[in-house]
Amino acid sequence: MKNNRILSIQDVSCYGQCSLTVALPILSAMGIETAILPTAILSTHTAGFKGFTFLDLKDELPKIEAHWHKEGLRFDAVYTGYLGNTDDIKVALSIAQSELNEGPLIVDPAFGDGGKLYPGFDQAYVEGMVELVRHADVLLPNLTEACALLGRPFTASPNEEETQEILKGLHALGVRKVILKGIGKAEGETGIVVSDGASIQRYSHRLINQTFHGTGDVFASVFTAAYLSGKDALEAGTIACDFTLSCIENTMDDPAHRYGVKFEPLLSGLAQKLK
Ligand code: PXL
Repeated sequence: MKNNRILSIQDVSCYGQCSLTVALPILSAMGIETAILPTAILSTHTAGFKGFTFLDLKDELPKIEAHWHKEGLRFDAVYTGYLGNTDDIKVALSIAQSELNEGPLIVDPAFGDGGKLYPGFDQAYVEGMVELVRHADVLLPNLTEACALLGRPFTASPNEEETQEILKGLHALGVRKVILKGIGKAEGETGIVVSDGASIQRYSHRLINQTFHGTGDVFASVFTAAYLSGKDALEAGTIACDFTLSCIENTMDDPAHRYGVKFEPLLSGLAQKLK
C-alpha cells in the first residue's frame, strides 16, 4: 500500500469534537499519516457554546511553512477545513501551491450550515474561500457553502435544474470534482451528488432530521482517507456518508451530546471499509 502522508489545515477546537480533533483520529485510524497545521486555537467550537476563546495563529503559520521548506518535507495531499480568517486561507493556498504539496488539494469550505455563516464569518471570508476553492481538486461543500461561494440565495432543497446550475458554477470556478452534500435521491433521504464536470452520480440514505455538529468534519475526514487510499470519489463519498450516518445513530439517543458525534467507538471498523 502506498505510504500516504497528508497535511490537514484547520483550527483546533479544544472541546467539541470537530476539525482537527476529528480529522486526526479518523485519518490515523484509516492508515493515513497526518501532519497538522492548526490555524487557530479555540476553547470550544463556535456552534452552541457562548464566550469561546480564539487564539489566531496566523503569525506562526508562515514560520512553520518556511521550516518545512527548509527540511524538504512533502505531502501527498492537503486537506483544509475551518480556517478562521482570510489570512489563514492565504497560507493554506500558498502551501497547497508550493512544492510541499505533491497531490490533490481537498477543500471543505467549512464556513456555514443551515443557510447561515458560522459566527465570526462574513462576506470577505467567503470571498477569500472562493480564491482557495478555485484551486481545489476536490470540493466538499454543503448547500449553504455552495450557494454562498456562488453568490446565490440559499436553497435547502434544490430541484434538478438548480442542482445542475450549482455544480456548473462550482466547476466554472475551477474545481475538478464536487461532492455536494445534503441532497437525497428521494423524500426522507439525504446524501451526496458527485460531479466531475462531465457526469453526475448520487448516493443517499435515510435522513435524520436533527442537527449534530462536527458531522461535516467526520464526512470530510473519512472521504479524504478513502479517496487517498484509492477509492473513487463516489466510493469514498459513500463510505463517508455511511460512517457519518452511523455516528449520528450512535449519538441521537443522547440529547446532551449534540455538540459533536460519538465517532470514537466506531473507529475500529472504519479501516475495514477500505478493503
Ligand atoms: O465543524 C466545523 C467547525 C470547525 N471549527 C470550528 C467551528 C466549526 C463549526 O461550527 O465552530 C471552530
